[in-house]
Amino acid sequence: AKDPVRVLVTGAAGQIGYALVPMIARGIMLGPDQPVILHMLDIDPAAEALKGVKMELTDAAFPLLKGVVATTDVVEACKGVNIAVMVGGFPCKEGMQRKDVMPRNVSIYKAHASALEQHAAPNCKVLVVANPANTNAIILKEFAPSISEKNITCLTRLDHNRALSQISERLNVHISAVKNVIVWGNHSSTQYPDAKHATVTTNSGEKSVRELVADDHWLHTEFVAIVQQRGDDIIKARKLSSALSAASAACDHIRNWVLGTPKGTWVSMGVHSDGSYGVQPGLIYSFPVTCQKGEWSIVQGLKIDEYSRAKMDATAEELIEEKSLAYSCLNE
Ligand code: NAX
Repeated sequence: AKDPVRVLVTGAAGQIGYALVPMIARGIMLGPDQPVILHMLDIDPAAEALKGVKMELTDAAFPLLKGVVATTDVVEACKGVNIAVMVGGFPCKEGMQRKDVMPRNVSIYKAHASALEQHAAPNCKVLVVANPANTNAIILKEFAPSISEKNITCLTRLDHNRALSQISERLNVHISAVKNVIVWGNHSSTQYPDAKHATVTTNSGEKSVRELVADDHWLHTEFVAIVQQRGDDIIKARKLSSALSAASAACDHIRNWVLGTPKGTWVSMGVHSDGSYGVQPGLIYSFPVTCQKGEWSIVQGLKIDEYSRAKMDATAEELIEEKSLAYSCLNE
């Protein structure tokens, strides 16, 4: 039998955490033959709720779950973890702007970075979910210099999956037939969902989504807007933000990263920019990536038209601003 993998979930008593931990314990993240030990971190006000989650995990009698660490101590939480899913953060409440929560999240991600750097297992893979996800990941990278930049990523897979689902509805094909959409840039309303390179698998082979839709105007306007605003629509409907789809996307992200992407398929991940597609090096920017042997690489050579170029630049601009805002919080 395989040795258990230690998976940390921060903010585990929150709503994404509640949806995510049972998925991990069921093998959705790392596969049905991979035992796991769950490390769950939250803060003092949520300590009782966290205990409750631990009790439920025990009661669910998951065969793959070999242990649970539930704690409010960051060091204990990070000890020996192979995978860290960072969901904990200071929420953006109604009437607040992203920049209002920046100082709080900068200090949280600075502390979590140091704990991971000192106590995580070597080669620990990190996924930042909490918003502002891309910028929290930059702060984490800054304060955990010994963790390779290849190992620090942020979640844009939910946006990617939303884009797949919109194409599937529009073309009336099953979601599993659609692939290779791209979410470029920031996990925010400036993200650019791009279906110009996407394909649909049909009985007569692969067809281009762009040809099947035959309406660039729709791809440029409604499609982009629906994907960008989907999170808000869910809040309106549920009075709570996306949780089960976010948890599922986090599992997809880690599963593809660790176990690989299928041949001919790419996915979107927020990763360290090496300057590909003219994106400022050092930003954490969502790119199309393929994964093999536990490493992602940015898909190269896609043709970028003028429309896409402008959208990709605009979201990069926003990330540059967020980054400088985050660094200015550090100096306060
Ligand atoms: P909740 O407020 O339900 O849960 C957050 C949890 O984090 C709470 O239990 C809180 O006590 C805990 N927490 C706060 N500070 C902490 C700290 N310093 N250490 C450890 N835990 C801490 O939010 P939820 O709906 O679960 O969302 C979590 C985060 O995901 C938010 O930042 C949210 O904006 C972000 N999202 C990101 C998405 C993405 O695609 N990247 C999509 C979904 C979601 O909106």
